[in-house]
Amino acid sequence: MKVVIVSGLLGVGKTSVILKMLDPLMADGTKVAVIENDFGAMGVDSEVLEKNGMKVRDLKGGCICCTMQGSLMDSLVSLKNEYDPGIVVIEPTGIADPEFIVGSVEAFPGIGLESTHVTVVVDCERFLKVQKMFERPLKNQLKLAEVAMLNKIDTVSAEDLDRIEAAIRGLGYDGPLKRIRGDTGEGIPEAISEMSI
Ligand SMILES: Nc1nc2c(ncn2[C@@H]2O[C@H](COP(=O)(O)OP(=O)(O)OP(=O)(O)O)[C@@H](O)[C@H]2O)c(=O)[nH]1
Ligand SMILES: [Mg+2]
Repeated sequence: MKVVIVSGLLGVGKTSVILKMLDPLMADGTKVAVIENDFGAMGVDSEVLEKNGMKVRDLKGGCICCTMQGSLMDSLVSLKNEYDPGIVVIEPTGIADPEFIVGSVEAFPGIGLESTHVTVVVDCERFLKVQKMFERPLKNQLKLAEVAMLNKIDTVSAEDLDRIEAAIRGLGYDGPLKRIRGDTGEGIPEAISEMSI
């Protein structure tokens, strides 16, 4: 089993991106499942994903990078036993630190883990306004990312896109930056191919 963590602050477009990642990830017949972690009681994201035919586990009421690590492991084991996916995509909460998720998944022997991968989704519409306030979670999310996806590129000018890229470099990220749209899927296959999944 490979684990792909799609990190990113609240509302950046993680679920939209995951929906558009599924076809390319499943293209060679790989079975893909999704684990959703949200604080909200609504479970909207998992409903959307399930409507699209996905196998989804919804973990609510805490963060899988800290208080709910055990629930994450339980979900991975039950997915392995019941569905045996080749890839599990995890959507953490907006403030989660992917390093803790990677650490706990890699330390857990029960799931036949092959590899872990992290990507980070950035919301171009809001990035320049919120980067200072969310500098720490942003840096944490960028630290392990194999690719940074600049999402919602339809909402900003070309100049702002260049500014955003420069700001992300300023946070110390030197990996690939891909411009994408979560609503249409533009650029997402190219972004995935930057990851060694
Ligand atoms: N304009 C535009 N809107 C987008 C794009 N991608 C996603 N959105 C919208 O952004 C909003 C948030 O998208 P979600 O996919 O729910 O974001 P999320 O990161 O999963 O949100 P949380 O799970 O609540 O943190 C939705 O209204 C999407 O339709 C895009 O490329 N362009
Ligand atoms: Mg979501």
